[in-house]
Amino acid sequence: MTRLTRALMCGAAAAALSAAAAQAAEWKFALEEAIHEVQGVYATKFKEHVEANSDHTVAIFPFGTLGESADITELTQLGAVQFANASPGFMGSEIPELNVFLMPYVLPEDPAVLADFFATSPTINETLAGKYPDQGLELVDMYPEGEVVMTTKEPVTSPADLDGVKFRVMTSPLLVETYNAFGATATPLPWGEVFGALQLGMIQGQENPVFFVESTKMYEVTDHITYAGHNSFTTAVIANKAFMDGLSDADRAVVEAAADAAYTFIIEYQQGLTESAQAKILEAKPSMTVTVLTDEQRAPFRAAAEKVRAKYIEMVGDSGKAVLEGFEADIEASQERVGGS
Ligand code: 6CS
Repeated sequence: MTRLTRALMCGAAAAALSAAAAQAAEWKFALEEAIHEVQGVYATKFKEHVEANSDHTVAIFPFGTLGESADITELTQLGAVQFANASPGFMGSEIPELNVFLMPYVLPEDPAVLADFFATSPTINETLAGKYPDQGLELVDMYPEGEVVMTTKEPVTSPADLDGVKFRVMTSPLLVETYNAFGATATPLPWGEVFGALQLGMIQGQENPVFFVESTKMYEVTDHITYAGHNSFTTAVIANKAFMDGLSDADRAVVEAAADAAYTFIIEYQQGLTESAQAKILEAKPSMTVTVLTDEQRAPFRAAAEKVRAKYIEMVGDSGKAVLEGFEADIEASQERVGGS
């Protein structure tokens, strides 16, 4: 090889390297939760996959570093961050159809059925995904974060026990309808205000998955946990639409594969999480009571859920009705496929 050929080859290699370097980007991913909570575990897996399969890096911004859920959704719409979690409990204020996730006694309780439903449902992955572009967003993924439980200052076994209880819910309107129908006074608040409001006695209850009750120490400011089996927490990963539209086919494939890998991981990660989190709560606070409502005790909550269903259709209209029917058909298909309840 002549000196000239070597020099030319070095130049070409340097040009190729600098082109790759110019394309390598840092993608920002903002969370509604801390890094060691479920959304953080998902985002860490997503980051690992992106970084192992491309020149790009992912910087994760846990809850609190960029603001509340509404703030990180706005930052994603603006393109200041590329990815964020935007749970339907908040995003239902922007996309009314998403309130379907907040309807009590609609999502299946069996985690295997639930996991199949999120992965395969055309209503989620086509119909509801189709609502995000109008918001300047693209839906990347949706996944469950565990059965929600009520944590309250007084025991709850019936809607009568919620009478006069100011019960914090996320800000989507159907959650307000749900807890009002359950007999409480629903009080929508962003997450950052919940611990203080319970501590000061401004509210007397809230709902969340057990892992979150443990990690955020909700058990320090409430005394009773109630399982009513009424819902599972759903979150969504969103991306800035213009950013996604501008990706090369190869980079889009990296994002999609990273989301698939993180989805599989987060479903497995959650096996036994509710039980281990509950054990930690009881270890930290043995006086905390845990009540799993019987079918008979759940009956009045189920009856109240019928009113919420009517409210959803009234609020969202024909497209809401179509989403709800599609949802139920997709759940049935998952139940048949997985063979669960
Ligand atoms: O209740 C909330 O607002 C929060 N709950 C969970 C499980 N994740 C994020 C959300 O902000």
